[in-house]
Amino acid sequence: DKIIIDKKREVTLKKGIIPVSQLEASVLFNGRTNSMSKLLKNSRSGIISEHKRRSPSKSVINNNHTVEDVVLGYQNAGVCGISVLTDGKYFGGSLDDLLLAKASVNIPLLRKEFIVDEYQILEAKAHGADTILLIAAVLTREEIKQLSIFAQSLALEVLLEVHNLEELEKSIMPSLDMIGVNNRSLKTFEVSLNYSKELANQIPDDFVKVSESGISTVEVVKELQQFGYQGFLMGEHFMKTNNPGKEASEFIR
Ligand code: IGP
Repeated sequence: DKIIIDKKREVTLKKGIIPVSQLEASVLFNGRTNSMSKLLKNSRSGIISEHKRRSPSKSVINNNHTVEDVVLGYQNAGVCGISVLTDGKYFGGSLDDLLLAKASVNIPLLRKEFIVDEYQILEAKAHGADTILLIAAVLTREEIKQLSIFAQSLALEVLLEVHNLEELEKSIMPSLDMIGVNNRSLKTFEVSLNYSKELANQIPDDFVKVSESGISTVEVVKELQQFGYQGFLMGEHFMKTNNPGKEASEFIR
């Protein structure tokens, strides 16, 4: 809760750091969709692996690998896409991380950020993202609509994150590509796979279902696949090892 409120303020302050002309130029030169949702649909494993140095709940997760090494390892493992945390304050990430990831791999990249403004979506595009995250807990239906349509207009896909039925019902609209159920509460940081299991059949089939957070075994992935999930967003389990790519490859069939 606190994270988000802080975030809204920061965004207003940071606006304008990149000249809009530069943003528009990079958008013009890359109008094609590198589709994470398509790869997930056609994959048996469906892993989206995350670059995450630290988190509010875990402080240090990984301090000794470069972002280039991590994302290359993930790509070589055969994951469907990579999530790159760009939040500095809570996760130790940056937009530079996203740019470096873009320079290192060609699989779809997700900008993992608390997005509340169109400007951040332009930033995402300009730094190489293919997909953006929108978090239902901090956005109204109108905001989700406006932001997701804007993302679509830039050939970006949208992963909408929910935590309960109310957020899901509020958010369903055609401008979303994937719906992710976060197993970790943003308020208490508590993790339960029951969130994914309980919401699974409430998510319409038009969207790729993604289960996010707290996943650490192949057995859990297989179990969630039985509930209709095609995407599995995993960070900590990979990042805490001394070879994140190798650990990710254990999840690829
Ligand atoms: C990854 P984990 O437990 O595998 O490291 O979780 C990802 O789901 C998590 O980082 C996340 C997140 C978020 C981070 C999901 N939604 C929103 C920041 C903001």
